[in-house]
Amino acid sequence: TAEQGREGTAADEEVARLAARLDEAALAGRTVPRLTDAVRLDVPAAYRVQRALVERRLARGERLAGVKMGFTSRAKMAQMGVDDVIYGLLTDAMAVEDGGTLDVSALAHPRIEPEVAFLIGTPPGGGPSSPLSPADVERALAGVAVAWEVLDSRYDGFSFTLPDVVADNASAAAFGVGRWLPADGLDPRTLGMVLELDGRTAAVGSSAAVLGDPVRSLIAAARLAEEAGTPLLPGQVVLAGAATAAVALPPGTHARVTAAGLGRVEVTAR
Ligand code: 0L1
Repeated sequence: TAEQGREGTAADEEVARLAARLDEAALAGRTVPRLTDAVRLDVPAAYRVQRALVERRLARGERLAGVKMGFTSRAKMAQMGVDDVIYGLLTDAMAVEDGGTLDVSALAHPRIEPEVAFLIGTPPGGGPSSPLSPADVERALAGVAVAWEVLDSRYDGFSFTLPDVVADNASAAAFGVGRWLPADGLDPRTLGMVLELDGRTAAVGSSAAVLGDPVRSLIAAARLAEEAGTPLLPGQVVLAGAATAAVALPPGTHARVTAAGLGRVEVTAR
């Protein structure tokens, strides 16, 4: 039997095979059965699949752009029966400039959500044995911005367990950030956020939905990144988590996210 531990249960060849399955499905715009229907996969092994999946993207010339946090609302955590957040990796190919267009034709079930984004200015550190303090966070940050994230799941029927969604890079598909503003002097805890689709309000929430304070999510991002041996780096973006539930984003839809004090960011799906 495979050894259980930080590295998880799967052998390297198995990790590579599972990563290839998810990557090829995403490239072909199709979905696949969840991995856990066929194999035993724990969360540490699922993170190895995630890393291998993203390595395939990097081998095609994409560059690491940051991380996204998932299951940052108590409601979603309870729904999944988990008590920690998860993270996924962002690449530059997932980024869409403000006001740009996003091709959703290759996505299976694209859904958009409003988020707060942080820009790393100096290496924050913050591993499991030395979590970041609010003062460390302030020092490490170069900016804060309003953002959107588009989630897409590579699984049939959009159904998965926790290891499945971790392996599938936490459903990361695309993201966009508005203008970066200085982080000092801005309290990101209770920003009112609105998602409009084609000019109609589709969701309203507060940045407080993100673990009660998006900075907590950033501290968790630093911890998970250090734990994974890939610490957060200057210039990287951290998407802290959703302020509302995710809303379907069909082709032809124009989306605008507004956050009190942070302005707005827009994208059109085609
Ligand atoms: O952003 C997130 O909460 C990550 C998991 C999303 C799972 C999904 O709804 O696809």
